Amino acid sequence: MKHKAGFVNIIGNPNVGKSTLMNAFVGERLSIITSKAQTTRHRILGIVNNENFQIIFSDTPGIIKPAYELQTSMMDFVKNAFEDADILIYMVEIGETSLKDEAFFNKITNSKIPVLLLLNKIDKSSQDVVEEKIKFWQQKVPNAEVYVISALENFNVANVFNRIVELLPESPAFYPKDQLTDKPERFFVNEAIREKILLHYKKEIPYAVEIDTEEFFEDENIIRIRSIIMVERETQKGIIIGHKGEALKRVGIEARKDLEKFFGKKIHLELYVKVNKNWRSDKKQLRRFGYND
Ligand SMILES: Nc1nc2c(ncn2[C@@H]2O[C@H](COP(=O)(O)OP(=O)(O)OP(=O)(O)O)[C@@H](O)[C@H]2O)c(=O)[nH]1
Ligand SMILES: [Mg+2]
Repeated sequence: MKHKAGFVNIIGNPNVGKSTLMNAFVGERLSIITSKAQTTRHRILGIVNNENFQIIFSDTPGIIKPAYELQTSMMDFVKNAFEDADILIYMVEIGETSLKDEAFFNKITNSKIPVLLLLNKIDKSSQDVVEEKIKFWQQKVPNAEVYVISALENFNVANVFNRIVELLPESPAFYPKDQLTDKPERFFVNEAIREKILLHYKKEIPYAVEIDTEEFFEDENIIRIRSIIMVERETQKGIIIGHKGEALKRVGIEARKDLEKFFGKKIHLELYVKVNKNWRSDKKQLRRFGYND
């Protein structure tokens, strides 16, 4: 058997379950998952290797109309994902009827490469509705193969995986066979902290936050980490810290637990909060935080 390899890029509206699916494919919690839109801000690779193939999955930010520079960078990640894909996964969820950007939608319907349209969250729906939705999407995206799945309950994910292996082009591997992702350790620290902020703070707060891990020092028995939580305004700093520091403490404890699981080692995590005015709209700063390709 000839060796196969390729990029399988997952795109779709915010919150449809793209990250849940990538984690299910890879079998690791690489991408953070929350019920809030715009949880994912980067393009994150999850690589599945065996002797005969290498599948490079890309999780991407949900498609939106950008309102500030950070969101423009997020949509640049999506654009890039269109460009190097060997197979496109267009993920939709039960209940939605259109993509939030028509130009991206046209790229999908005019795609020369295979498109798998995955109708996700069918665990929340009835068989009648699912059958009707399959027809709807098949008509709307005639060039796609439609599959129904539940990324959360791992329903039909293995079948889609097998189809991907069939469709993969013949190619040597792009990455070393023991590599799982393209992101460094600090990235996963930042994301674990940001996930807790998405979970515990309301409204604009999570969207005004960026994490910068200044120190990641691995000892034999422990990893010592110091991270800065950046916010855009002084008032947001107070909210993040909370009464007697309780809110920030909770973020630290929960993130530490996740990171201990992720790295398989004891973690010491120190968190600081800093105001960094308008970082979301500042191209230079965004570049420093990894929002470029
Ligand atoms: N019921 C149900 N919920 C799901 C399923 N897949 C994902 N979810 C939930 O949907 C929410 C969003 O999941 P994510 O994987 O973060 O979605 P995403 O598309 O990556 O979202 P963004 O990164 O914000 O674009 C989370 O609360 C998931 O638990 C599913 O198959 N069934
Ligand atoms: Mg996501």
